Amino acid sequence: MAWTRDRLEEVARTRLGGAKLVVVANREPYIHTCDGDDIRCLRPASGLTTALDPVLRACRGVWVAHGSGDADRAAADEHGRVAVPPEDPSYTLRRVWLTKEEVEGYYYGFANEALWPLCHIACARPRFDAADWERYRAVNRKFADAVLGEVRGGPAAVFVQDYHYALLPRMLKDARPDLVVLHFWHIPWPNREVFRICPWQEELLDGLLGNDLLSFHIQYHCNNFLETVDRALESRVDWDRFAVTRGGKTTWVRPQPISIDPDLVAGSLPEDPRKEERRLRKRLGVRDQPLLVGVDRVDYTKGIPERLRAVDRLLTLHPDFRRKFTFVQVGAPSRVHIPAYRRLGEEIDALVEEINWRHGNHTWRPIVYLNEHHGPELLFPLYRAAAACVVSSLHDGMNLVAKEFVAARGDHRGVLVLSRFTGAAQELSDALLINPYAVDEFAGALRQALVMPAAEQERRMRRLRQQVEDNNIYRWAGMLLSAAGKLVGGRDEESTGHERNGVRPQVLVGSAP
Ligand code: GDG
Repeated sequence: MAWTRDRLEEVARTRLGGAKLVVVANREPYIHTCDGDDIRCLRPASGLTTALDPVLRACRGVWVAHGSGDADRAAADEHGRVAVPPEDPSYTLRRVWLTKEEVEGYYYGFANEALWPLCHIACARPRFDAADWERYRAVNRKFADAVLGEVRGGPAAVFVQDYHYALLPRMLKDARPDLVVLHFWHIPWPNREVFRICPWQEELLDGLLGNDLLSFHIQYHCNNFLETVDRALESRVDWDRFAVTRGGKTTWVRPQPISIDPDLVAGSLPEDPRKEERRLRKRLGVRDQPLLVGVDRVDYTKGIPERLRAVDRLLTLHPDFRRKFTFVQVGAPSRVHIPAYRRLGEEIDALVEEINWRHGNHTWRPIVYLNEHHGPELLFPLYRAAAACVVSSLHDGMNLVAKEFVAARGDHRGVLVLSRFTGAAQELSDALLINPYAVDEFAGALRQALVMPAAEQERRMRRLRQQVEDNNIYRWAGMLLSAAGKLVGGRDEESTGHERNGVRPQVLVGSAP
């Protein structure tokens, strides 16, 4: 049976056995901002919010997040609570207030200058700063207090998102052993040799072992995590069941690949595709050449300079391709307070300038670079108009752009050029898989994409689309919530040995929860 929003809502309503569902994520699903004298409520577009917002609506849960909008305080009560969505209040958004110093240390500092480069085996060296670590710990504590305040007096399942909260699960479990805690880690987990350089590795691992279920996109990241724990901590790693037992408490470690919202794609379909494309080309200032397209946050893990160098190499080796395509790169500015990100921005600007100068003329530029954030109203027309979408991450947990491109191609045309070092490459094997570090191979794949016969495009695209259709974001959330339900309700055979409200709770065994 296909996974739909309705099926996910059904799971949320029925499987949690009356336990309250609390989601913890750095980002809010609704942000209030000042607009002159008025307050506006915005919905930031992200796969995570589209999947989890209906779940929380269905079970009237709580979303705990950093209140970052300039009108967030004005819109919330004295406890930082606001009922959302504004047009049909169905669940609680609980905002946690952070000082500028806390955001600097916890978010920019430890999460994004230490954990992000540590987990992505790319080019940036992690920066381990003791003051950032202290702030990270303090902010995790602040979130733990907020969650504990929300779950007072009843059973609850807490669904933690990402690397901003590695310490939170243990804090929650110490205070409330009866809580079911699950955590999705959206980025890769590196091998144990890499992770051991972190001066606080033991505390991070112990924090994560507060979870009942810890989930990554792919099995490889699960294995890396288990090996890291095996090496660093006193614990029993069970390789047959992918679980860690420490102090009599078990954490299950499972892959669950994230995906995209099919409703978002369906909702963006144009009435007249040709008119849409004409409007897009006019906006971009490009004529009728085939478009190669890249969409990324400007992040050093995404391999944007490597992609530009591959375009350069293609045009150098095959000058006959000049004026035969345009490469459109959308680069949303990201984490610009961090020096490594500012340097990357400068490197990209310089490469675009240099390559356009080398190969272009006054009527044609090989690269059009849009260095700003764009929503689905530009991205989906771009995906639909593209001859190929190019994803060249040096390392990526999943990569949703690859899946969005495939979902957008109802015409079964277009080629996906995809880095082998993305989680998505495990599922999307009908893409042209590349090593972004191998510039000649990469340039060859761009050429192959530009000349691929329509029949081969269609054959590949049909299989890619089937994969993305079967494994959408509703399935991701549904599988994880079903697992939480089993942990709350004890429907499986094996017990953790933990007493929960006088009941011996059960957890999952064997196959993926
Ligand atoms: C992490 C992991 C993993 C909207 N406007 C723009 C834009 N968007 C949307 C895209 C897409 C999303 O942002 C970016 O998706 P990624 O998968 O590349 O995400 P990361 O931000 O690196 O997130 C990643 C993900 O978590 C989910 O678990 O897949 O591996 O690193 O939905 O449509 N993107 C860009 N410019 C815009 O203007 N670049």
